Parts: sequence; C-alpha cells; structure tokens
Amino acid sequence: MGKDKTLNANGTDFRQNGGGQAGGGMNGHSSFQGNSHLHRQASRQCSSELYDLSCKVMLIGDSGVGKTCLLVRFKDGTFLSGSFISTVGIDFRNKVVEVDGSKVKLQIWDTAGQERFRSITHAYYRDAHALLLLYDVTNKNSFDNIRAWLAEINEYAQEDVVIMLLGNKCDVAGERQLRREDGEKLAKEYGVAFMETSAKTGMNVELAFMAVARDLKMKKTRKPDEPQFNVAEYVDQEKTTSQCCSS
Ligand SMILES: Nc1nc2c(ncn2[C@@H]2O[C@H](COP(=O)(O)OP(=O)(O)OP(=O)(O)O)[C@@H](O)[C@H]2O)c(=O)[nH]1
Ligand SMILES: [Mg+2]
Repeated sequence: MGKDKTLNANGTDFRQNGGGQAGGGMNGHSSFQGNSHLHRQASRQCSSELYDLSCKVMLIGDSGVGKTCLLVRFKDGTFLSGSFISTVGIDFRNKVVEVDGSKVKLQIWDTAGQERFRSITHAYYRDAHALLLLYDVTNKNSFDNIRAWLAEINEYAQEDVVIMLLGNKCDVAGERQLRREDGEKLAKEYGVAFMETSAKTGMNVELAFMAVARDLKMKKTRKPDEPQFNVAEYVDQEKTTSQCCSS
C-alpha cells in the first residue's frame, strides 16, 4: 500500500527519549486540558492533507494491553519497548493509506485505558467509524473486561460502528493466559471481527487498520446491487495465525 510514501508528516511524538517514555506531543497533560483543543488540532491537520476519504478509528481496552504500541507500530513501523508509561487522556495520529487506488485517511485516537480517564473517552465514541478493542493474551483480566467494554460501546458508539477485537502480545508464548480460541469464541458471540496481533513483531497490525480503511471505502463506493463488505470475513481470510500460540 506504499505506506511510507503516503505517511502524513503530522505529528506529535507519543514518546520522548526514544525509550518508551510517554508524554510527548499531546500525550502529556495538554491532551487532558481540553478536548476541543485536540479536536481543532485534528481538524486542522485534516484540511491540509490530500485524501479521498477520511475516518476516525479509536483504540480502546484496559491499560497496558498495548494500544499505544499498536498505533506506533502502524504509524512508524517500530516497537517501543522499555518501561511502560500509561497514556494520559487521549491522543491521535493520522495516517493515509491506499485502498484500491483511493487514499483513505485514518485519524486514529489512542485512548487511556485507566479507569480515571473513562469519562473523557466516552465523548469520542460517537464520531468513530471503527473501534479496535484490545486485550492482552497474557492478562486474563483484560480479556474478562471485554464484555464491559462492549457494553460501553453499545452505550456510546454509533450503531453501525465497525468493531474489531484484537488479542495483542501474541508474540509472548510463555506467559500466555488465553488461547486464540477464547478470543474467537467471544468475537463470534458478539458478531465482531477478531484476530491476534503483536505490536512487537507487527503481526496483523497493518491488516487491522487496512481492514477498517477498506470497510469505509466499500461503504462509500458500494453500488446497491453489490454485496456488503464483511470485515470479519475479510480479516479471517487475510490474517496470519501464529503457530506458536495455538493450543
Ligand atoms: N511482548 C509484547 N509487549 C507489548 C506488546 N504491545 C505492547 N507491549 C508492552 O506492553 C506495555 C504496555 O503497552 P502500551 O501500548 O503502552 O499500553 P496501552 O494499552 O497504551 O496502555 P494505557 O495507555 O495505559 O491505556 C509496554 O511495556 C509495551 O512494551 C506486544 O505486542 N508484545
Ligand atoms: Mg497508551
């Protein structure tokens, strides 16, 4: 998809010092000071970029599941290991990708998983085209909380929002607490797309965002007699299944 060529040069750095330190750009206290400021900044960046379609994607899930790392992997192609610093409030990054000749701009909102920021993030659900809901395959608690996250989505998001359940950190074989089948079963129950990802190795990260971009493009260009695009089926066909992780 020519990702480097279509990268936007917007950009606040999520982390300073190159070592997993959060707090760069708006990911420090400034994002917490005013949502309207952040919205204005996002809109300004939108207007100066060339794209055919634009959509908002939100990353949600418990603190520590890897939301920020997933976004950094997608945007910059790197993994920020080192000490874990929690996101404060909410932050965003843009990336333009190409789907069948159309440029789709993804405005990706990275939310804080910590409970104390929950009321801030609620306001952002309404505008989201897609929600990437993460749990950590090495943390059962983060998986058990997925039902609560889905209830929250039900309450605050648009009815036709695209939901993708992502079991992140699938590179960690030894400390795994959840089987791939656990995620598949839950996703099936709720009728949402599912795959395991790794921000560390990059497994399925690009696919998660590209599937969202493709869904938007299909929604906008689909003719009445054409079948609807099914994100869950699409990711099932395209995803990589880690051999090390199944049991
Ligand atoms: N092994 C492995 N570690 C990961 C992966 N993704 C994230 N991590 C680690 O998990 C920790 C938390 O990652 P973050 O991306 O900051 O978590 P978060 O979901 O943004 O957390 P909050 O901002 O508090 O909501 C960091 O120490 C990361 O290095 C992954 O795919 N594999
Ligand atoms: Mg974070």
